[in-house]
Amino acid sequence: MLTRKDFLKRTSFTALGSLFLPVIACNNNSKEKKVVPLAKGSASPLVIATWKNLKATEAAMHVIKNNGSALDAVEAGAKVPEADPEDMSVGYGGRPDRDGFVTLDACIMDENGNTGSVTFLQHIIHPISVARLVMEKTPHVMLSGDGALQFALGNGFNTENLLTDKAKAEWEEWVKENKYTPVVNEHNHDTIGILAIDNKQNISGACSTSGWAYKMHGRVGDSPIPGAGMYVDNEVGGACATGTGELVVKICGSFLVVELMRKGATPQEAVEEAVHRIVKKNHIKDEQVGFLAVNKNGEHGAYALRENFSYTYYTDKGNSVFDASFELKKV
Ligand code: SD4
Repeated sequence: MLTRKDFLKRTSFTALGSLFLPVIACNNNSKEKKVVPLAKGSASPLVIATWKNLKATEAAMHVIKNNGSALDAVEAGAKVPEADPEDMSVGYGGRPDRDGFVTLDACIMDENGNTGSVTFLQHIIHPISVARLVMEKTPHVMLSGDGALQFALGNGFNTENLLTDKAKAEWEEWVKENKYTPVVNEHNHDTIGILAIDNKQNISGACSTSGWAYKMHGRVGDSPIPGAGMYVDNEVGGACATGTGELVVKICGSFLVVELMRKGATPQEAVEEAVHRIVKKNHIKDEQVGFLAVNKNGEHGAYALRENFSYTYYTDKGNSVFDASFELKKV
């Protein structure tokens, strides 16, 4: 167990001195100088994504290998499961809400701290690209529901039927069983959160989902909320989340992970602390929550409330799926 004392010890500035570039922040009293450790940014290009998203990381790395930006890379990556009917947690083929509507959430964030998001968007196969346009073409961060749809249609997107026969048949069975109440769905775990570091060592992130299967109509989860489902600070690193969004939103999960790294935590320490905080503050039953994090040095962390959390990691050593550690330490 990482005690507070251990944590402080590990993050002592002298210990970090050789790894981090110190920035001196002065307040009015010049005697009180605070050293803020910033990672050097010596990472090789990499892409990391939640779950078994090999094709998504492949698409993202393809962009980076062609000297594209991390922002282009994460958008390209997120578009893969969005278009894949077999991924029943994202985009086309996503499981509907309890009334039978496929409603999508997505957000994207670049290395300059710009971010865009869509929530409760229907009929558009690539919500991540609409989120990017919100970021680039509007003075806003988030568009929702009909307004987001209107904006998408005005920018050349077409409407499509996103409810596949398979998802519809499953939902009809669920309705027949009279479970007209959102339940934690153990199969509902393919939401994509994706982070990339490009050749210029810039970090960007994206997150896209159809959300909690059979949720109440209008429910929005963590995935489209910058700071909850995903967050990037190019000076520090990035983080993303998957699982029961309500638990993630309540602790501003991805922001928390990045801020812990800013204070000196390794990515692994930061994701573990975020999960432990969720455990401490909630009565956990069957829920799953998993976090991924990378820092500017290209180190990564992955951790979840319980087993069966996998992630895909593409570096110069190749593209592979890993199981995240889940042994919950006593908190
Ligand atoms: C949500 N976090 O809407 C999403 C669901 C998810 O893997 O991640 N599923 O709460």
